[in-house]
Amino acid sequence: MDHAAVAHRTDLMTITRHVLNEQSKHPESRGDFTILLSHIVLGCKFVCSAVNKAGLAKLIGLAGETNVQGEEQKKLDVLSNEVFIKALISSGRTCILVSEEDEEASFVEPTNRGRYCVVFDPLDGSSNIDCAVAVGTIFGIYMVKDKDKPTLDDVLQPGKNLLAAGYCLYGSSCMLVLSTGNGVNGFTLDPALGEFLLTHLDIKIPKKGKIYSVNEGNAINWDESTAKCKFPKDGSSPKSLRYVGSMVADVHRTLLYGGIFMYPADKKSPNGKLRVLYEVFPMSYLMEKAGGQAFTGKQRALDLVPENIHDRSSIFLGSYDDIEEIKALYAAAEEKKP
Ligand code: AHM
Ligand code: MG
Repeated sequence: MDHAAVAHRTDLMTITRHVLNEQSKHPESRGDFTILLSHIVLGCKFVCSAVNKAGLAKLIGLAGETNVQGEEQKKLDVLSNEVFIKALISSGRTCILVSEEDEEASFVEPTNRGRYCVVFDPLDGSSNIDCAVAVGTIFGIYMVKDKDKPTLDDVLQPGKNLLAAGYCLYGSSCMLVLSTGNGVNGFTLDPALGEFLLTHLDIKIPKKGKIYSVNEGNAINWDESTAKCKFPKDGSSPKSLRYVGSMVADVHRTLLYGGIFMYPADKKSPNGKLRVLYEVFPMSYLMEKAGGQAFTGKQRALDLVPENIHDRSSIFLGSYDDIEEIKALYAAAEEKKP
């Protein structure tokens, strides 16, 4: 075996080491981001372990069921949320937290406060847990304007202002995909080491893909442009349908294999289903950083300015050329309007 191969196997690039390397390129960096990230990683490891044991809940009384002492246990999404909130506050680096699980944003006490605002969905796709299908965590990070006077406007910012975003997929392996503004990297959890190791350097989404991913059951309510999205414009062979129903899993596949993921607006849901701040924005940010695009049906997704923390938006994201075609469909429909 040559040296390069040995080095490849023994020089372990953990996520912390990778982020430290990236941050050291900014002379003003004080290590705060690295500390924040290590607390996010801790939350992900907790959720990964809890999700892996979810099927045993009935037997040994884990989250979501009554345990052997007869105590009611917390549901996994509620438990995951509490773990993330506590980990983020105890990092001492956060200021405002917005979680899908909480109606209101949490403002961190001044004594524990830092400069970062974190928007997140601790356990996305949770309806898939009971059948052991992949779920995930999604997060985005903004910087507060004035740490001493945080306001909701610090999180009601367009997605293009994100400093970083990522997701963790609890699938056949546990993968954390992250962008701190410069490319997208994927880290796989080595369960023996308990560390996320760099396995997917500088992920680029294929320019065009052969897969489309959507809840086809809603087709009856779609507009004409949405209905045409799955048909390649050049008449090439049909795209294949893949839909897990967990955004993290569907977006992860789209990122690696190419194609489109969409949750469109329709007659029944004029703003689609997915939440702007902690679902649409982080995924759109990662797509763009990987060379893809994210479009709402009207505009670039990252230009949206949310009015409320739980706002929703329709979303089409994926390979650059595929989204170009979708943009053209919508532009043509707009032109036809009287
Ligand atoms: P959740 O946050 O309540 O889990 O809902 C979000 C999930 C996404 O993961 C997924 O893309 C979508 O809902 C699936 O919705 P549907 O069941 O309507 O296809
Ligand atoms: Mg969700």
